[in-house]
Amino acid sequence: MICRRTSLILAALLAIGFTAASASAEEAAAPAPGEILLPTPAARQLEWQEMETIAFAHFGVNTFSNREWGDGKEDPKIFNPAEFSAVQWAKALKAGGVRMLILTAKHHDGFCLWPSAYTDHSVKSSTWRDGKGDVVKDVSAACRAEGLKFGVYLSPWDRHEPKYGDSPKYNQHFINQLYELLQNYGEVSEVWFDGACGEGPNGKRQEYDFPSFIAVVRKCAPNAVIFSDAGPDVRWVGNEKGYAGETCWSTIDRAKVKIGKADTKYLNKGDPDAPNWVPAECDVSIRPGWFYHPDQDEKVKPLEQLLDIYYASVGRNGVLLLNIPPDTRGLIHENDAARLAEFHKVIEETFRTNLARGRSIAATSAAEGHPAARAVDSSADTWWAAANGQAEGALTIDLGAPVLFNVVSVQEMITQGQRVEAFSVEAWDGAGWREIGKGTTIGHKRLLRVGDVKTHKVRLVITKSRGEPTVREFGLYLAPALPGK
Ligand code: FUL
Repeated sequence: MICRRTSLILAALLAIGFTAASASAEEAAAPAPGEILLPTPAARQLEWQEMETIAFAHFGVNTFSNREWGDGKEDPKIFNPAEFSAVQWAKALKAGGVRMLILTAKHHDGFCLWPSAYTDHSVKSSTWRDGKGDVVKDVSAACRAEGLKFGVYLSPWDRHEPKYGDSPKYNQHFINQLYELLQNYGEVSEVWFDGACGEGPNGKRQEYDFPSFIAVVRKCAPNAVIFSDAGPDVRWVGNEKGYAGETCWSTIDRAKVKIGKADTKYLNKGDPDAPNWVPAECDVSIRPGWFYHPDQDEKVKPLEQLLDIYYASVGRNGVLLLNIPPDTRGLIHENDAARLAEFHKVIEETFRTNLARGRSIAATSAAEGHPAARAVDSSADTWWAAANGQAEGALTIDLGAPVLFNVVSVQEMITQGQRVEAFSVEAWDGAGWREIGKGTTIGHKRLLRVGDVKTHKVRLVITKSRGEPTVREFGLYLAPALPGK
């Protein structure tokens, strides 16, 4: 096992006169077999990462005022989605391959989609269902019925609430609302804290008490992941385009990230030397705006663009958070639903069959219990690992006969930490190995679009790794040609 602690101890031993040849010193410094010293994910983070594609629904008074940011002075009566159907949302999202929906229970305008006991600025003052409706209740129930997880966006910035800016009082108000959301609507699997922090109506600046907010979530929903620029569980990817960095580490130093004023490049790339496992969530809207605007009905992102986003988010060790904003009827618009279904169909067709599965495979070395075949078996719980002390290695797959593919997928076993720093993929062209793709980080999943390749032998070469490399799954896939291409 190569690890940072071992090398630090060795360096210290050398500095005080031991030599590397001193076997007993080296043995004493080595961690127990299988010991993992890199940061590793918690169970809730692993579950979140496996979801791969999740959705946002921005919905509220802005849907009716046709704005992106309300100022908090909206008349709650404008909220009236006459045909509201959470079941229609959940079914459209499920058909789109989405695994969780995060609802804007409260956006910056302060209007609450549930009848909060702490304000009248909510559905209870709206015309919708004579003030008796509860969007959070209906959406959480519809998600559960369709087998989707449910999450809440509760904006700390509140442009309506008079207590905002009066820090301790508003923090208590926010905590009260968090309790309402976490205690009354069944399981909540993600809590989304936006970093925006404007001035309060009284001109005072609000200091958010994030440690207390986090403690409340941990207490009420211990399995929920908490999102903010700085995590603690999931971080912002640093842009709203859905793109993770070409290099994307799941680790950052949370102490270096200022919520609301984060260094976006740092978040996009992550930090291999950092102590905290906080993987990237890639948020983007299917339309230009986060909220529904009728003049954007024809501006739903084309299929090709959604696929590019998928390869740059899920395909670069992130989770894709795709916003599908319900319209003024209270429905997911036909154009959005159709595009989402089209997108899912292509992803499903592409990744249905791993052409490398079960094929003959050889490794340059293997740790005991982790032979090469584990990288192409049908189990998500097994993996190949290079032998102790090897920071590089290669896997060669013999496909038996020429096989056509255009996507390569590599996954590390992230329960062992994220290790790989550089790799390439090569195809045998009859006379020698030809590079068809390369990358830096892998993490949970790295997808490379390599163009059409037909070969009977493929090689994954890991040239740099922070410890023995692991491969949970190696995949070769054939993405279908897109309609009209
Ligand atoms: C931002 C907000 O200001 C936008 O309105 C939107 O909610 C986006 C997801 O986060 O920070």
